[in-house]
Amino acid sequence: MTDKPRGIDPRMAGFNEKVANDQRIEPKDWMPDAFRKTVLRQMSQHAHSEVIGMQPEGTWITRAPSLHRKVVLLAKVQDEGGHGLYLYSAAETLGTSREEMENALHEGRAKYASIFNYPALSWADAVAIGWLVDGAAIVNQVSLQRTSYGPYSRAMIRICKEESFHQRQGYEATMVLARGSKEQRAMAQDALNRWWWPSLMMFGPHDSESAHSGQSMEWKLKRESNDVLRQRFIDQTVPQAEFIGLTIPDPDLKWNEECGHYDFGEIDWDEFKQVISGNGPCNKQRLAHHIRAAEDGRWVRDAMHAHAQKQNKREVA
Ligand code: BYC
Repeated sequence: MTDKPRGIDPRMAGFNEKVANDQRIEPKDWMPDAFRKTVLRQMSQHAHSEVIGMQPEGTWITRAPSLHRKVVLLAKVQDEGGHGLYLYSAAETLGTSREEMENALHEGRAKYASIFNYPALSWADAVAIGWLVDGAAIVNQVSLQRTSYGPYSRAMIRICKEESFHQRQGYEATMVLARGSKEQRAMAQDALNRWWWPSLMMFGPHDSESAHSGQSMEWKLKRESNDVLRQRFIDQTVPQAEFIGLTIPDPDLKWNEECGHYDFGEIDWDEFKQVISGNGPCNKQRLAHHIRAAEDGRWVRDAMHAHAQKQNKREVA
């Protein structure tokens, strides 16, 4: 038993105790409003990222270089849609419907990962997304498997299993290009040049600039900081690039023997701010596509609701 400070709301004390004891907060447990709001913001942003993230790779499904690559990419993009669905369902346990979350996205009140506002210009980009973007995502998501909100943590465990296959397929396909013809090698290097820095931005601003990190770490919603996770991604990805003979586009990248990590150059935070404020290369296109797809599918959802209502009436009668 831990001592509960006098005067504190017993519900708050119970919540704090659970967090301190590494127990999960479950949907029916009492939680402070600020916690509910923060988890919902992060989970809905995460769900939107998974679904919007289908777009850059999705454009390459019809143009994959072989039937084998097409099947793998199709499965991978479908998985991302599935991740979005787990996450929307998990977020709905906080009392907000998927429709409300989608409206917030469409009205610019909710964000999605900055990385998906860059175009996939070549086949090498489509596979670099698997290698780098899923590679960055998994570093973050492995850590989130221990997040304090139960449904989020359980969704992460399942997602991480699939994400590791995504990263491997992207790395393997990049390796094939890097070991192929001169032109294929150049495509792989060009994709790395364009996707490297945006991948580092996925982890969010430096800890010193991160608005939510302090509180989220206290609640154990975030288990490791933006900078710690970014460094881990760099440390594991640089040797992968070296192994396949590609060069990381950072002249300041250097192994630091003393601290056992790579030192790296400054991220262009102005670019990051522009992208998350809606001014990246593809923001408008990505959102417009999502809104169009939601409108095109409205009749299916309406028909499903009408059918469900009819069934309910029959059961009641
Ligand atoms: N992009 O205080 P901070 C995938 C915002 S998809 C956009 O550090 P926090 C995949 C942040 O929202 C996987 N916005 O925030 C799918 C905040 O703005 P607001 C995606 C960003 O939440 C398809 C402000 O900057 N993964 O794997 O403590 C194909 C200050 O930041 C970003 C997730 O979503 C960004 N990168 O930490 C392939 C992971 N970074 O809300 C692959 C879940 C920051 O105050 N999310 N912002 O207006 C998280 O772990 C955390 O939310 C973050 C940010 C580390 C991203």
